[in-house]
Amino acid sequence: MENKDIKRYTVTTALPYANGPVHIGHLAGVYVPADIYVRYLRANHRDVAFIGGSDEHGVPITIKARKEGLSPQNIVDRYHNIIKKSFEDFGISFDIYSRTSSETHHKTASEFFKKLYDEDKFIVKTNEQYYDADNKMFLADRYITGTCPHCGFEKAYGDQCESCGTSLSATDLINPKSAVSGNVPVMKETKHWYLPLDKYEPWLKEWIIDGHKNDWRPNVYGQCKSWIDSGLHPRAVTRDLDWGVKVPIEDAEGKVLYVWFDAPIGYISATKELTPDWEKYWKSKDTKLVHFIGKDNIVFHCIIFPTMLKAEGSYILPDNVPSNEFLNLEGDKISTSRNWAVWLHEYLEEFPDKQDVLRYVLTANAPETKDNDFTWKDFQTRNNSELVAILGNFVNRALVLTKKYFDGHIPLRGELTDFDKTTLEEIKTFPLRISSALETYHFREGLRELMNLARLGNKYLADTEPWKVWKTDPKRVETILNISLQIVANLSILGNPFLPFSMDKLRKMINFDIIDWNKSGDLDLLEEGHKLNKPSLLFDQIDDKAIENQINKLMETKKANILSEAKAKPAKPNIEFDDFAKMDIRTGTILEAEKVTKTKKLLKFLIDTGIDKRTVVSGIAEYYKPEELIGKQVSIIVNLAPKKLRGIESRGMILMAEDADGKLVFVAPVSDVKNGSEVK
Ligand code: B3M
Ligand code: ZN
Repeated sequence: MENKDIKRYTVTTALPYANGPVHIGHLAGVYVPADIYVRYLRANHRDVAFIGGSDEHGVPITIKARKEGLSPQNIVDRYHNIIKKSFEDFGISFDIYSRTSSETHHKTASEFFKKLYDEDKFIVKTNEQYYDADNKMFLADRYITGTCPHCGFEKAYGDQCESCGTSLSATDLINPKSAVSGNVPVMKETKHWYLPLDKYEPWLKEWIIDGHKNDWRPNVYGQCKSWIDSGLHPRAVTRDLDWGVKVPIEDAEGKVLYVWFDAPIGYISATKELTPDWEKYWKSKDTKLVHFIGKDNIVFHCIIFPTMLKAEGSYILPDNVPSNEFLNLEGDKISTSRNWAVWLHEYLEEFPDKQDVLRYVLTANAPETKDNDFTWKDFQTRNNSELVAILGNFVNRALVLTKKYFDGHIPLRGELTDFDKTTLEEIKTFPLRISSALETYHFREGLRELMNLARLGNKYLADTEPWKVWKTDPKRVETILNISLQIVANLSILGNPFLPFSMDKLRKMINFDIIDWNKSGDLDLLEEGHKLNKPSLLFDQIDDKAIENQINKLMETKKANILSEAKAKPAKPNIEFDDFAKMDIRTGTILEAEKVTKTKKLLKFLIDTGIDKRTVVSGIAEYYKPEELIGKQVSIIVNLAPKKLRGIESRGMILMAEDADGKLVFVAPVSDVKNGSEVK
């Protein structure tokens, strides 16, 4: 359908699982681009329903609850509230942010299933699944652990081995155990309802492969095509679990809807909660439905959910499903379980007035076509040399000069030079440049164009030099600043979808309250004589200290991860007792310690071994300061053949344990003993 025939928009964002807070990966992939898009649509007077909510069902939530000894409801309440508040504080302008534990949702999802069931759209299959007899429950794949058949790792899960990465079925595991009780599970028959995707294959081919080849992003289209090409199979849409939307038919005791069946229906339920007029957003052909999602959600939104909607029959289908690739953090994959993330709620605590800086960095560096990396250094650079030095600087110069020369009143635009004329012509091109980017989901490009307008402003001021001209030709300065201020006003409209907090501040400074996109490109937004308010800086520098703090925080996480994930090396082959007895290990005390000059690692010690006082050289200078070690008791091998290190004869070796991160720690008596005591 042509855009002009579109009467309204339903824009949804993936519902984050309520088993953890939201991080920058989620923001860059889904919420920031969606919010830019929606703010842009609203500025164009389009009717939009912007829908979000928490995904509160699924096995990971029940597992987390079990681990913490809480109910699943406790867990989802906790994270739903954190997530909802952080989105609000970050300016994600949802019309509604709901949750799938809501009553409306249970009713909506349940009716949806019932309708498909009544119309015979499912097939039923019975198969055998692992069952924990003590706890009287069927075990989801995640609830079974055992030995990986590929690598021998003993704590592999029923769906995946986290050691070798292979994806598994629970029945592949050797020595399977129930993660709930530790018992050996038994096989038991269970019945489930399946959505026969295979039957919809011809339709999916036509709709996606033929129909969306050119307007869906290549990554999205490619994933769908390879799924369809490899053949579709019926998919179970029910599970044996006690947390979720109950399967609303007889003969389904103890069963709930599969989380990926109910969650996307959550978009519909939330719209129902938003407005009694919800049907027009879901059932009207002149509504454009757009799902913003992460790349791991593509098949669910492009194949499974559309098949559900098609089977139901009364709903529209998504027009587009913009999905980003992944954002990494400082070179590593973002991971909730390894705490390798920048969490939104923590960012907002640490940078309470810098929402726009993060929005800017995540858009400028958005993983639209390939995975990208977020680094704190880049965050700082983009703030300091782009937001501050380009956008902030231009606005500030225009406003400060106007205040200085004209007491903050918009001066008259007089006679125009050729340069003025081309500049004015160029300003007029920006609204279309930015909207064409946004209409086609190219958010990076849209932002680049916005910054180009600020660059144009900077160049205009640099070339016209009003601060010099003032002395000789103040009339000319009136024109220069008038034109500069029209650029500022245009920036405030065009920048609003991207940087809503700063543009709000800017509009206050210029005493202007229009965000209407149709007004952009106008060259008389600020009329002659219009009074500006007091200017202040739009963006502040971010100093090295703030960035170091963030990097240190990540370093701590990395260290903790290395320690907790490190595996001990396997044991060396056995030796006889006599071999061991040949070593003479004694306790001794460090009398003197100093760095060996011109080396990084070596310390030279004088040690009282009880037998004698001797010199020992040891490679631990990276971890200890010599003066801290004086008086310390150590264990030392005293009969090791002497060895020359940097010209110093070292007689013996101090025993050290090597930590997972390579740090060496003394192996010493835990309470004082006489020097020369034998260690055996
Ligand atoms: N909760 C998965 C995710 O957060 C899932 C999305 C549901 S969208 C209907 O990645
Ligand atoms: Zn494995």
